[in-house]
Amino acid sequence: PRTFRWDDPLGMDERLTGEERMVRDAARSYAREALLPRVVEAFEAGSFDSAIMTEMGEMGFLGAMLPEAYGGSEASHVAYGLIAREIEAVDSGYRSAMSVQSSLAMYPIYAFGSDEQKAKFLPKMATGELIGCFGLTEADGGSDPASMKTKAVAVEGGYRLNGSKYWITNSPVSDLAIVWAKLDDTIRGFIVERDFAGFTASKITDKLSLRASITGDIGLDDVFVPEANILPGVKGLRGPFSCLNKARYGIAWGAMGAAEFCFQAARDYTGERMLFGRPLSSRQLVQKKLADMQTEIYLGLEGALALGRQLDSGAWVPEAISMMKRNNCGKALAIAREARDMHGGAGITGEMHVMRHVMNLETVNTYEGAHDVHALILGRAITGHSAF
Ligand code: TGC
Ligand code: FAD
Repeated sequence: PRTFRWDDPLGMDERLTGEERMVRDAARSYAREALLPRVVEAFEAGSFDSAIMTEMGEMGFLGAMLPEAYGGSEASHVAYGLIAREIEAVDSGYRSAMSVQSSLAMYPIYAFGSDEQKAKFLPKMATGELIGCFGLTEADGGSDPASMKTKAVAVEGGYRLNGSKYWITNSPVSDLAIVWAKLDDTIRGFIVERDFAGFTASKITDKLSLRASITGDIGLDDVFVPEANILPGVKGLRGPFSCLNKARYGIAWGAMGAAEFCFQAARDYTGERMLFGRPLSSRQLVQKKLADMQTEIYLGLEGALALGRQLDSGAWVPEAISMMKRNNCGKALAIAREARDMHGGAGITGEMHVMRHVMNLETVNTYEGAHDVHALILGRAITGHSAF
């Protein structure tokens, strides 16, 4: 039998392709060498360095699954997930920036945009030269996007948009926003460019989570959007939900990356911490906690891998995405909290990173469909009754 590896107990590494391992290793080096050294200060200052977008572009992490003609590399869903895992091991906010650009801004243009829109925006978004955001949520209730109030009205040559969006990752630094609005009561997607008159985006400053990621609102005051900027290929909530399928899947991997970091930190810390004359890790209580963490992380990653293989083969269902997003975010949050406890007082410092992961994962458990909302999606599929 092969040797047991505490950081790969089920031997996932062997089941990745050579290309997937290469992408994973590149993402790991970039995350550890370029992101980790700057995250503590960025989190404390509450600042997002936009240069990260061009760096990720250079690494090929933006829109990686898209065809080469649009700046992608036709990476598999599994490779995309592996990138998310490595980036989020450093900070959920950096993974947010990457997944919003790839899954929520580039993907809708690719899947539902015209050839002109794809040619105009995607290659520059793949390099990070253009930053995009995704405006679905409104202040009055994010879990129920069907109730959105933002409206589009057809006018000569295009549309007039009025309304506002709230909690929008990257909006203050975005060059374009994918805005979902009701046109004659049907939800449609619009590419709203930063310089369109009446478009505003300001930063939300009172955040105790995802502080290294920039979040803002979007104001739309009679914004004229030309006909060329409506996404022609989709009508209804299927549009934004198709993008969310991709992003939620990536989060299932990413959250486990954050959990893995916390598990490894707890293992290292308790290995070195001498109490009552012995390392803390020699105690039964501590070992049980580490075993529970390890079990949940590597089962969660197996689930994410199985789902990625299904997405790659085309045989997948959205409910499985809800299951893995919900499970992995909820478990990651619990693991990060446990790791924080095992570090004692040191666990609350920036230097140890675990408290930052706890604070970030509170958001990750809520956005892209809150934990309980995904339970209701599964509940509806199990029972046939909608309990929203
Ligand atoms: P429902 O009746 O269930 O569906 C309406 C229409 O949408 C279709 N649909 C889907 N299509 C593709 N994939 C999916 N996963 C889909 N789910 C639903 C469905 O077939 C139907 O189509 P049609 O043609 O029949 O009209 O809609 P509902 O209004 O009952 O929705 C219920 C609910 C709660 C499931 C849904 O609204 C929901 O998922 N709420 C959560 C909202 C959410 O996830 N927001 C995320 C905002 S973006 C974000 O958080 C980004 S953070 C990013 C970062 O920083 O990383
Ligand atoms: P609510 O919908 O008000 O939910 C509050 C609570 O009620 C939750 O616990 C929820 O589980 C529960 N709940 C809701 N409905 C039910 C029900 N029927 N039965 C029982 N319980 C229920 N959105 C975007 O569009 N784009 C972005 O880029 C984006 N980035 C974000 C970044 C950050 C940092 C944050 C915090 C949010 C972001 N969001 C974004 C918004 C995010 O998707 C929403 O916060 C999320 O969907 C939840 O909506 P809400 O905050 O309005 O909570």
